[in-house]
Amino acid sequence: NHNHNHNHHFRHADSNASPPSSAVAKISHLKAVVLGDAPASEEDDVVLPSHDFSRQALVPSQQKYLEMYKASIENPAGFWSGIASSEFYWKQRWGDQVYSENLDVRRGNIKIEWFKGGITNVCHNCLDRNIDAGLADKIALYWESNEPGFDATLTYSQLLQRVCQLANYLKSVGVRKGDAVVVYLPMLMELPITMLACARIGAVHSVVFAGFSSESLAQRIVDCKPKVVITCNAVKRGPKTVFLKDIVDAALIDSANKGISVDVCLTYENQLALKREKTKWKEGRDIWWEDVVPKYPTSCDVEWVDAEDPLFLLYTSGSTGKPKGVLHTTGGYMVYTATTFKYAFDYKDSDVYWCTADCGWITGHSYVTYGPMLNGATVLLYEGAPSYPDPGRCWDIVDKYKVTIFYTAPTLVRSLMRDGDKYVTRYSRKSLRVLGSVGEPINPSAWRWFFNVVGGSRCPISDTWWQTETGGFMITPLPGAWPQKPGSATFPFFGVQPVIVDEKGVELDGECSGYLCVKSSWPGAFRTLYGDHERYETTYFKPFPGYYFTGDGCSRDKDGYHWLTGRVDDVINVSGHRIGTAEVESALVSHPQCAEAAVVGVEHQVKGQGIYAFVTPVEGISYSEELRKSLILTVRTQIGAFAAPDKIHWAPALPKTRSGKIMRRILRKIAARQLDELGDTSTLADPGVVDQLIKLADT
Ligand code: 6R9
Repeated sequence: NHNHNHNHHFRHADSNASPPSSAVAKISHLKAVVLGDAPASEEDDVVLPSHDFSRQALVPSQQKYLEMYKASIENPAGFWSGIASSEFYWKQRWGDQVYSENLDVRRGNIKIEWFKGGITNVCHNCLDRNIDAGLADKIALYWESNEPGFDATLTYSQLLQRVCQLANYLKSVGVRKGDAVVVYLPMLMELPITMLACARIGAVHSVVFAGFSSESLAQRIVDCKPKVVITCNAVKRGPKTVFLKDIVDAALIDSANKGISVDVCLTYENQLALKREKTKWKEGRDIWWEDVVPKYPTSCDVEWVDAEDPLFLLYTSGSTGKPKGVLHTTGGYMVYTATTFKYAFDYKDSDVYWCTADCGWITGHSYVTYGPMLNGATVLLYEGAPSYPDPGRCWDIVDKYKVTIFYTAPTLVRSLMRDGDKYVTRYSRKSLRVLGSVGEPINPSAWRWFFNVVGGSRCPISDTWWQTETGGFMITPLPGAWPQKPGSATFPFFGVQPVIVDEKGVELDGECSGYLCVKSSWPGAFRTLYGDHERYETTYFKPFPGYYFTGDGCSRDKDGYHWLTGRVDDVINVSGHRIGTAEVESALVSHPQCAEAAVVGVEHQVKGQGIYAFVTPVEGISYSEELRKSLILTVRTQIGAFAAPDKIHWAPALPKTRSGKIMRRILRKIAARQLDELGDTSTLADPGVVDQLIKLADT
């Protein structure tokens, strides 16, 4: 099993090994099952695409993939400019250079530019261009409420009108090109509408996942200083009502105290969740969306921007406490998200596409809003909780809208798998054609369940590996082209050169395992961390000079398939949500009774990784159930419910080196109860601490 506990065997690359060679899969010796023939069993190493699927696929064979991949690597400028000019509208073409880059810190500042000098607009390409091409009356958005029975639709031309009204409103309150707009909305149609309206006028949206706490929201507001904050009064998630406006109110007080005051808080009245009379209100600052936006004209001129002008900021977790503002620009991101969407899901005009991710994460940016809309796709938005009112809801929705492409996270797959097949099989699901997975490695047993039970052994699974920073898919199967191995993200997308390096930064070839880096840029790459280019260089480009360092471990098997093995830094993936251990630690130590905290990730049956916190109370305070609860509450209120520790382990002291460094390696082993693998503890200042922690493990 390549997915877990693989041995690290390093082999060095010959210096002249050409990138496409490692992409050639030699699969003849493997035991295979053909898609649609029979269920994939434990013994099958690979699942081959059926002839029927391949025949209709955009990339119908490995040979075709290799041809295109080779072209993209040998001539990136030609490959990407061909796509950019034939599939998008540019007011003005880019200059002489399609791209310019420096990814090597030894040669000066890191710089990535694509299509510089090209003038375009992403909103125009999503809406106006598709409408001009005849999609005016095609459904752009289906919206399904948390409550079964409530839904809505917008065609491409209706969506454009809504976007223009909001764009005009934003202009009327002074939002100009380059201004930041913070968005704190749940999965309502108003969320993609807001993103597109910002893009239309050149404003930079920063969507904050509406599960973040007021403090996290305030931190982001203080960092990017928005002209306007857009939210709604409340939302239903499963049986619960979440009062989002209250959270925004608290965040705006908090940020005002830190010197950043926001003049306008545009609030959508989400009537299914809460009536406006019951919403707390600050006159002068707060404005009901429904009172103003519909009064504005339904057309709005596009603000033409440079390909390298910013499109959005999205904050993500790193290995230190302060979230990083990942900045994506216009042209490269547009070309890259659209192209990856099209190929990785084998997109057809007749598809109905559903991605369960929230627009508050990168997946929702690239593969709910931009990638699909640029392709003129019909996108389903689901407001609610996936298992509400019961674990069959997803398949109910699939049947109701005849969803053909279903893209989700392994954590949801595992939790639905636990609930049992009967919730799946009572629905037809025959519309499904392609499945997708993202957010963390998908374990082979969950892969097989997703493939066999959900997809009826008919649908290829695109296990897409990528990151907030990469903008779009980096390593992913192309359905129809690739024989699949359950649990492997397979091969690089066009134009992407993944390399696996050892701890010294030496590139490895053949069967190997190490740190995943990327050589050369791709159009969707992030360009900087907002306001902190130095941190951008230090975090991503200094660890292995000459490469972009992903923070992930990866192995490559003898057939050239890639197996992602999880983060190698202090970032954990909880239910596919990315969170830094340092962020959770700083929330814990802000508790007046917490002296010290160390947080590690631990394997979790459903969430992939769970959050495991070692906590030392301050002198004189003894650990209690009450303290445990209040520590968890502190994390929930400071970061958000998704970051709440699954386990608090009382630690009278933490294992530290003589220089005072916490030895997380030991804490990870204790958390995983791998007590015979603690390794050398002799360098600890006080080795007795370890025994003490083990004794307290199950209290
Ligand atoms: C898109 C997204 C990025 C981290 C990444 C990796 C993990 C994402 C994965 C995967 C294995 C996959 N990750 N997709 N690991 N297989 N298909 O999730 O972005 O929130 O920035 O997280 O997620 O560890 O480094 P983001």
